[in-house]
Amino acid sequence: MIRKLLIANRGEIACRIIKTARRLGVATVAVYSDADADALHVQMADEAVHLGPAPARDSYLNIDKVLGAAKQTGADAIHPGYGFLSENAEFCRACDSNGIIFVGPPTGAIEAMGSKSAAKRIMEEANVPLVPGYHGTNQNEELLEGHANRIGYPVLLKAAAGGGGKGMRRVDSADEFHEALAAAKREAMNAFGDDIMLLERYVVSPRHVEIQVFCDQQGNGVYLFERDCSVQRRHQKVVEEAPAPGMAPELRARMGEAALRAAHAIGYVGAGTVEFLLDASGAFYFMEMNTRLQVEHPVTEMITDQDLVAWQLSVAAGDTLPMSQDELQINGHAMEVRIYAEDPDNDFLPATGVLVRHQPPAEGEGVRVDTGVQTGDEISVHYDPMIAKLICHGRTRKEALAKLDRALRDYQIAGVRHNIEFLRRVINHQAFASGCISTHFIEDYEAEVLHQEQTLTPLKCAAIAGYLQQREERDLRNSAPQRDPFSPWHNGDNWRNALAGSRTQTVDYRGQHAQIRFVAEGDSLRWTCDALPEEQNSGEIRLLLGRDLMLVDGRRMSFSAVDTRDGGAVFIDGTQVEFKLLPPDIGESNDQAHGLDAPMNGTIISLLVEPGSTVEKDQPLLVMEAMKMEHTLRAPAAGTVQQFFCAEGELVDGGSLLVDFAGEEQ
Ligand code: MV4
Repeated sequence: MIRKLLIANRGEIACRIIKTARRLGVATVAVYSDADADALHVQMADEAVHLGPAPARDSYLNIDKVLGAAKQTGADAIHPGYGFLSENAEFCRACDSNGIIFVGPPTGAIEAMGSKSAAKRIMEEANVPLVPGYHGTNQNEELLEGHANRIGYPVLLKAAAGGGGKGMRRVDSADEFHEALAAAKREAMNAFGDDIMLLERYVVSPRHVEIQVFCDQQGNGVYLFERDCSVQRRHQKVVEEAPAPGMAPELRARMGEAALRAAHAIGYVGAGTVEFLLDASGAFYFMEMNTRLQVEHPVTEMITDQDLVAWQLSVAAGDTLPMSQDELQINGHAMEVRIYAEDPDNDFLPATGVLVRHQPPAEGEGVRVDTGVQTGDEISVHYDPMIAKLICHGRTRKEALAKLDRALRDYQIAGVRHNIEFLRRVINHQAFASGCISTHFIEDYEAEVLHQEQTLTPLKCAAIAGYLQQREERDLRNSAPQRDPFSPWHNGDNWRNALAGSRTQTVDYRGQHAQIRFVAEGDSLRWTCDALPEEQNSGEIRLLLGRDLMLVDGRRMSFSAVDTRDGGAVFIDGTQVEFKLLPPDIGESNDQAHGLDAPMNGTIISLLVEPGSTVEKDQPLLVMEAMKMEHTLRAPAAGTVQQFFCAEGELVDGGSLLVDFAGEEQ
């Protein structure tokens, strides 16, 4: 029995592990960085130990500090969650040698899966199906080309040290082979310091189907069925579900048994995931094994009615598996989406800022929300920008999907860009709804799933007008003297007089500037907007105070508004309208370049000119990196670079001023 568990992680997974530990009567220790002193996982744990500064290498990735925290608090076990130290063999070994239980596999199993080519050799030996290919150590070019010709084109070159899609290159014919190999080796050497390549036949339009396995220390193993994680964007999972749509029981059993052979081949213990590619003909091939609890484990929990963290803790304590294969059953269908702080309109760059509202839908009735943040928390540049996982369960896929859409409509996030509307377009796409999914889904339907309505509509104007009215009423109420028996607030009509007359407000909606004018009309308010065509540029609203409802041209709609840093956000009828409020004269001011802002969060790579230099229009001034891509910031006009407000190597927030720039007078 584990008595006290240290959770060497943060965010939603730390919170999720603490919940189970509490339920089982296990005491919990959180660890945290400077950035997380007030975080939910720290509040939920019985005790918490500060590790160090915000950067992960100084806190959550620092083996000595994490072990020190365990010793200091007398924790007898450490759960690493996912990411951070979860697949770090050195950490696993250090736990062992300090007499602390690592809630995960033995060190040897982590090491065995560390190299792709070594992993494939083990799996071949264990009779786990592999994509036809070559994964030898002899990297002679002629030999590799001979293998490519044997395998047949298209061939995929993969860096042996790679993972998550990095260092992969497709080669369509023999005459491209040498050039592609050279480029792939260069990339691999740059990214991983190792250019050993694997060759595989390229599987066209595969699905990503992974099997959840569990093994105990006595050598027993079971599989808890599959998850389909085909819907990904640049190797980031977007939707995960269980069971896989259309999976035949016979194929499920064969994949489950292959996954168990993989686990047993490396002496696996605990929760593991064996990833396969599944092609259209039903053939499946081993890709890799993840030696940790995965982000998407809740869909498996929902269809099996099991708590995988509870299973991990009992296996780690030396108990035998809680259930046999025959006792495990699939119940209904579950689907998970990952809600991220990112900007789908700007190439999904991670977004940062304060969550001025984080209000997930109500849980229960097949709706589950796993999150580690609350209203008021900051999404910073230091960690993964996932806000929450939303998981829905139904008796059928269709029912799970309907609940998921309903829950996404009800999810309210303001202050930070997020992907909720993108997720709704994905799950409501006809191809997704009918279960036609492959790893190319997002690319194949990019135009439809990325399309975001960018223009104002009458409903959005009504929403903004509702926000403005609510804010004005609140401001009036706040300025009214407290407990004044003669206050007009005791007379329901007088304060409305203050709203009489007309107001005009300039707003910026996704870069579009519009003037919204509103006039009180009895109990209602009439808005007009100069940015809409005449036949739809006006309407009537009425707030139903205290009830989160608004009448829009007589139609009742849910309505909820919140202030953001520079404007407001309104949630209406399942959509979000977020806008900036502008002083009336903005846009008329001279837009002479005066500085350059960071277009996104990232790291400054290099400054290219000296302060004081005169530069030409479009001359590169600095290079920054975000999401592994380099972006060059150029002079907006001819002029002088006065000063840099950043240094090489510095992490910067999107929107922060980087360069003080004086444009030349025209
Ligand atoms: C492949 C493949 C097609 N053929 N291997 C991408 C991540 C890495 N773990 C393996 N990946 C792939 N390997 C062969 N022989 C296509 C992919 C692939 C992919 C796999 C799973 C989920 C999403 C994917 C997106 C693009 C490519």
